[in-house]
Amino acid sequence: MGFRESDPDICLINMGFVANERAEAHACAIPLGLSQLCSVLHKSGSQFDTIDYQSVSRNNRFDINEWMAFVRTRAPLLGISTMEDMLPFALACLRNYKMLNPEKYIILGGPGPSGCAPSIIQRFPFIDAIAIGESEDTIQSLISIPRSEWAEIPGVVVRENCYSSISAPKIVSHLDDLPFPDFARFPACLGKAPLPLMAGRGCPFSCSFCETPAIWGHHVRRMSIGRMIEHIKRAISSFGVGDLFFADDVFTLDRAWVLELCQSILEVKKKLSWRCFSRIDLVDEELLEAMAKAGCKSIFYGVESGSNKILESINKGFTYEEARENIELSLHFIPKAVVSLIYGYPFENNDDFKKTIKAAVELRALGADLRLPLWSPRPMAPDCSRINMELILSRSSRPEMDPIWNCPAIENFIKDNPDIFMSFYCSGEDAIWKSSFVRQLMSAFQG
Ligand code: B12
Ligand code: SF4
Repeated sequence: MGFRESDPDICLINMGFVANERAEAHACAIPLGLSQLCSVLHKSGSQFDTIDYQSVSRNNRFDINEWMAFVRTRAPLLGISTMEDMLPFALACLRNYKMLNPEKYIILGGPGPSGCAPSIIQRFPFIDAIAIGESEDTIQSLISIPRSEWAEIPGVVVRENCYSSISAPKIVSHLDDLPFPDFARFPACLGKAPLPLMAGRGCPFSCSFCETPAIWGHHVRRMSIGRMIEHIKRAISSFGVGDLFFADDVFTLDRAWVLELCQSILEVKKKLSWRCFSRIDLVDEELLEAMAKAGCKSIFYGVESGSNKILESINKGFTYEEARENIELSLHFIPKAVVSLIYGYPFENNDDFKKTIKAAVELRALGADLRLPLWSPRPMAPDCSRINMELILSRSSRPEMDPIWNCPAIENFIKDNPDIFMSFYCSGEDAIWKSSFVRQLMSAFQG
């Protein structure tokens, strides 16, 4: 098949779908990573298509035929963005796609494939390349450099280099250089979900279950206040949004920066509303008050356990009692506090689990919104190397993923490749009864 001069260089596909804890209800997320890549490609004059899998009908979001019918492009390269949850479905679809379109090059990117890229490349010949981690620079190289030289691109895994050491991707040193993300390329959720902006990349902490430092580094790069305000103004003028989502992992890391931003937001727009992720030990009364005044409507805290023994073991750096106190303080100022408590750690005993359940009930009574995810191994998280794990398939622990088990092609991928699809596994039999208990607790909370 030949390509006309006007054909796009690449088609970028968002595999993301977002389900909330009640599997039947769907949320929507505007893909910041792909929107950012689009703006970079646009700036460099590349031609590209985009496809958002979130815009298909939702009868069965794991329908391979539906996906195949949806993906239509003349671009010679397909760039698929996925997190770990959609990775098995993405691979099942791409295997069929490559059979019918052997001339296309298939590139995976995003946090899903980043931690296990060599294994994916070795085992799945229909995947041509994987871009690890931060990819603003990588994507431009993939388009401009001939396929035979992709092994030379930093951060790219291809069959030629998957048995040798792979170089880290070239990162964006100054975030102020990033163009405003091209959100209009993914309109499915525009207006339905808060618009994501990210001021900083990296996290200095080392929570043992988390992959963020491995993906973005411990050193934090941050946009200047001036540039962030430009992005906020652009968001408002382009999309009329008054609802933003600061997607930084720890938005309140630099207290002075946040206070200054809040002041600047008030000068730009009095009625902005936004949400962010924070840490319980990085907020205080003055900061929370300033954030609330500047429009913060919801703050997310990873408290991770009700047991101080577990909090110490995962290197969290605070106690449950400190967390509870600051959640109460937050709810004084900010309408919504979302709190996540992980259960089912391999080093969690029944007493620790009971403490987490007690914490959930207690925090709920304070007015917090709860998330209770089951611990699962993640290839890039410190837990993965420190624990000798007995992996057990955890079918029932992620209600939002229930439909995945109706598709034998996807289930077989997961069963045959536990090292790639780790997050569908849990730490042992105990985790199974715990997850059924937590499911009942969550429906009691919701109902
Ligand atoms: C905001 C956020 C969310 C939001 C919005 C998600 C969305 N769909 O956009 C919400 C709250 C909905 C969410 C949900 C989930 N999230 Co989340 N989320 C984040 C967070 C904090 C920021 C994401 C972001 O916008 N990053 C900024 C952009 C610029 O980065 P990016 O998207 O990764 O894209 C860059 C690269 O990955 C790469 N890239 C991306 N796609 C592609 C494609 C190609 C072809 C190429 C070449 C490159 C490339 O280039 C981009 C620019 O550098 C990250 C942590 C983090 N710091 O990244 C966690 C994170 C991505 N989430 C994570 C997880 C586990 C989830 C859930 C599975 C949790 C759950 N159990 O429900 C769900 C999955 C939802 C889904 N399928 O979309 C994990 C991912 C783990 C993994 N290995 O996949 C992370 C890393 C958190 C963590 N510390 O563990 N999440
Ligand atoms: S859980 Fe949050 S604070 Fe801990 S390492 Fe991950 S991003 Fe950083």
